[in-house]
Amino acid sequence: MPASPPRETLRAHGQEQVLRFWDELDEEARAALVADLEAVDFDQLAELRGGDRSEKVDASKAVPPAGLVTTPRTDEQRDEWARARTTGEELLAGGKVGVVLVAGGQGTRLGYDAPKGTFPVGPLSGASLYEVFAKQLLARSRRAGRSVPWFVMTSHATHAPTVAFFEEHGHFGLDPADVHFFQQGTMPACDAETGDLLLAEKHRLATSPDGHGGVLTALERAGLLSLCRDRGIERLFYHQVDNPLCRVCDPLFLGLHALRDSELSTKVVPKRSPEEKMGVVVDVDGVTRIIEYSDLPDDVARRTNEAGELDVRAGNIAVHVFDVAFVERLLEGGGASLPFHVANKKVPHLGESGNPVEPETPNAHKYERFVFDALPHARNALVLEIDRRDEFAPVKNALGSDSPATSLVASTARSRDWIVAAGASVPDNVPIEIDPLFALDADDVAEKVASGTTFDGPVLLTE
Ligand code: UD2
Repeated sequence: MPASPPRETLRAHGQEQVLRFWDELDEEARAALVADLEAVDFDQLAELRGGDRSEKVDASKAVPPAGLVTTPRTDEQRDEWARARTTGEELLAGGKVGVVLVAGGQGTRLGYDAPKGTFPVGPLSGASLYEVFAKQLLARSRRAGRSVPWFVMTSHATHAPTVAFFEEHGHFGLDPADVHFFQQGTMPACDAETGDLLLAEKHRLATSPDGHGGVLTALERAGLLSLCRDRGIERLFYHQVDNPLCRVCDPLFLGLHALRDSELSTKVVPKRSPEEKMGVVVDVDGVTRIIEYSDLPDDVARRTNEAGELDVRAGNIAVHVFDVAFVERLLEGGGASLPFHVANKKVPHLGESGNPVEPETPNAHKYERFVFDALPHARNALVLEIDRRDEFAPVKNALGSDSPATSLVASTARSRDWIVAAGASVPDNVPIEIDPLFALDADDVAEKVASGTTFDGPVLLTE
């Protein structure tokens, strides 16, 4: 049957202009355009045209989160951390944990064409971000005595090259049956002034990924929440693709999350400066939430406490633990509980007569959900402050801060810390790399590298 566009809906929403090339399209192209249009929720879009639907909170009332947990200072706290580590390891050994990696972003700022997960970050091996995470999972699985399922979220742009990369690398030693790729949804881009849907081609809408907040609905759509339910997976360790120092499946974090009966936990580091581009975890009117850096007024970002520290400084490194039951509860309302944020972006598209337009200034609205908007809905939100030097050095920008260069330096510095803590020595200014299959933390290095060992050049510790 020939494809037929939803003309009534388009008319009702003033979007008939998307059919302006219809007569020129062949059957296949028409079918593609109809499929794109069928994926659009026009009522939702109409609502979004009314403006940003993200909840506006009074950021001037932001205070440090009440649930902030910092390095233990008392015996009681140290005892809790020890119990948490054991609990986390038990959760892993009991098959109660899955890992969610969000890797749908396009890495525009890095100026890298392939999926960011394929970017090399190993100081000596050149191992990719994906490899660094995969090997951590493999190491954790070996210790747990069972595999930990890995849910890798891709987008339209990153899916095929990501799957191909894993295949080329033999899934980095993981059982392919334990690696589940799933694609996030998309949202159409609209002209910022008129609200018109933009065309990328005569038969394709201009669309973009729906933000990492799309992960919740995407997990459900891909049947992965059912998989969790069937296999008794109760917690999801969530992280972003850009941070090679991320401690995947950190037993301490999993354990504290469980012991404190939290539904959604977040790792934070103290922000370095008011300008640092990190969202902050705060309490506003007693509710814990994350305010994105772009939404934090300058005067609030700069406020200091009596000790002279930034008042609002719990920087979100985007490492979370979600209870599966919490995700299911959020989705009961159709996933609509996470609002869309509107961003003004430059979106190339076809002009009135089919001429390609490459805008020099932002011309369009893109719509994204942020996963951390789930936080105010969570019971007992736990916020764990960790040491940046040990766990956070993202690759985001081509140059300057959070770039491949700064991440490499941080990675070597952490490896050096671990080796020095073991009582060994290593010359200054040499690259150092510790394969996750050799050691996952300083304690592992101390077990394997004898105190008094002297390394005299670049160090690559592997299995
Ligand atoms: C994110 C946080 C910021 C800060 C920082 C820490 C947001 C909106 N901001 O900033 O508060 O804490 O991280 O590192 O999250 N992604 C998808 N699909 C999408 C969009 C993004 O999978 O549609 C993934 C992307 O691949 C990456 C992660 O989400 O792994 C972060 O995305 P980003 O680069 O847009 O966020 P960023 O670095 O501005």
